[in-house]
Amino acid sequence: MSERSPLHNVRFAYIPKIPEVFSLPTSEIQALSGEVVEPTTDQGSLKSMFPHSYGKPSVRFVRGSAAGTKALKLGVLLSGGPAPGGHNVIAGLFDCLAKISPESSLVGFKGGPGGLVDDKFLPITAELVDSYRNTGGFDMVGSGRTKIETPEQFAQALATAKRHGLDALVVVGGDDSNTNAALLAEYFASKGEPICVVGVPKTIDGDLKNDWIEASFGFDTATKTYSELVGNICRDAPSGRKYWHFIRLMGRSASHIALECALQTRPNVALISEEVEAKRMSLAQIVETIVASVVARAAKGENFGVVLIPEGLIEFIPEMKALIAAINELLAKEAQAFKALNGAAEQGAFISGRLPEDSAGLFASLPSEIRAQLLWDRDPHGNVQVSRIETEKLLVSMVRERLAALAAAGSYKGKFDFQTHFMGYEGRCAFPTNFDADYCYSLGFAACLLARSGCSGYIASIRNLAKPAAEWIPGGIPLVSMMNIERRHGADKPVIKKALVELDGKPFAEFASKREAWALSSDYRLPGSIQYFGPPAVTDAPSLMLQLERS
Ligand code: FBP
Repeated sequence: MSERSPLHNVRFAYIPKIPEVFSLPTSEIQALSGEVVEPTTDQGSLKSMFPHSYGKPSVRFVRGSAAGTKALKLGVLLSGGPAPGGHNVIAGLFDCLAKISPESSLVGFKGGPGGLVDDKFLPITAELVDSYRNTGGFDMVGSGRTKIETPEQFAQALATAKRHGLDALVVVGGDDSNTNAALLAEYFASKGEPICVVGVPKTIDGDLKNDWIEASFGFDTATKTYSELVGNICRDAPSGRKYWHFIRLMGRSASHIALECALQTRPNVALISEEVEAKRMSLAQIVETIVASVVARAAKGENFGVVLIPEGLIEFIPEMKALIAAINELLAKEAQAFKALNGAAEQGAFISGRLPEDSAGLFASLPSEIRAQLLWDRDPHGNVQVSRIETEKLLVSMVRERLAALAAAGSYKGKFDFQTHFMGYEGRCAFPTNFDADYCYSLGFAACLLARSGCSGYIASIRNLAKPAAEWIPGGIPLVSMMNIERRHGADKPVIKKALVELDGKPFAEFASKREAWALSSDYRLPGSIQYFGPPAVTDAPSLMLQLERS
């Protein structure tokens, strides 16, 4: 990058705040074992699938005598979508390694898990780390979504790790990537190789969490970025008084991002996919929820408003879920025939003719762009790419139709004009907030200490995150304890369970208790932009969800 902005330069000098124990010499930091953490379900199957990794204790870093000061060689890879703070994970790893021994070294595998398999790497030097500290992006080493699944890929990954003489490999990723980390750890152990694999919880989606992992990194910055933009739109709506804004927010499955942005900005409507699924709401019912707010506000002369739509919604509407599952199956079974077809129309007809009756009817009723988007390639983990499905446009067209019918019947006299937005990629590489800069640095530091302690198959955990960093509790838990068995591609697979929005949790309860008032009100909340300097209440406050969950 040739010319850096003033903020870019100033952020290099930021010193992340760390848990108190991390300010000790590493020779005085001990990994203290706690209770054995078991998975909540499928214990028997997981035990037999992970004989070397199952039944290990949690670990907490405390003052004590350490495992040693032997120089370590670590490898790191970034996996999946970028999330703000990834570079600070690497900085934390690097600094911890240097503290353990100046002879230690770190290599980065380029482009994610694929870089490990193909042995594409770069040495991580002090100069390199210094030019990325406290900045967003994953571009220091790159990222990718390659899934390590074939026996050849596992063998190649091991060969790479051995070729580099690694003591440990650190995998920074979401649920799928950390599932891969657990499988790699088990594989290395089954081959008698003493190479640790340690995970770090990343994803802006916020769906990799539990009692030990209070948040995945990147969620804080991404939601603050989107909330600023949503808040700005919330101010534009009553200023211009002419548009309903339909805003789709990233989050492949869970609606944590939409919920946090709703709490931050108080929009007129915010859809929560998990509620849609629990109430088995149809597309028509969802449209009715939006229409109710449009009609009520029009009666007050307010023909404007803001609707938040989680990206993953489409897969949570029971009828759409069945349709997507049927399409997935057909795309898997008829892959070759499908590939040979020419263009969206032919592909649509091919799929339509093979769908079960209910799904075929629904498919035919969708706008042609949405039909085409539903047929686009799946990601390497078999997921439909919801970031490419324009649900906000689908909802706008259905709301318009419904309002036209109500107007014809004389029960709606408003004017409906709209703007659609998608906010996703805008938030994934922002300069990390102070929270994410601090949290990621500590995660990297903890991952390095787990590696030093031989904790293979663990994920770094930092708890007590709603408190100041000095009071954070660093440690780790076995990845297997976060797994369950799910049916994937027609087979039972061990996977890390996604943490969806809990409908009996405090953040949702807070939202549910206020949303009726928000539907009518134009008294939006305006969070403003991320601040890096100023009073801690402005610069360091974690997400509202984290505050509610941990209060
Ligand atoms: P991760 O789960 O890898 O963190 O990625 C999440 C995400 O940002 C989703 O919110 C979004 O649907 C997806 O990535 C988009 O992926 P891609 O970068 O492949 O378009």
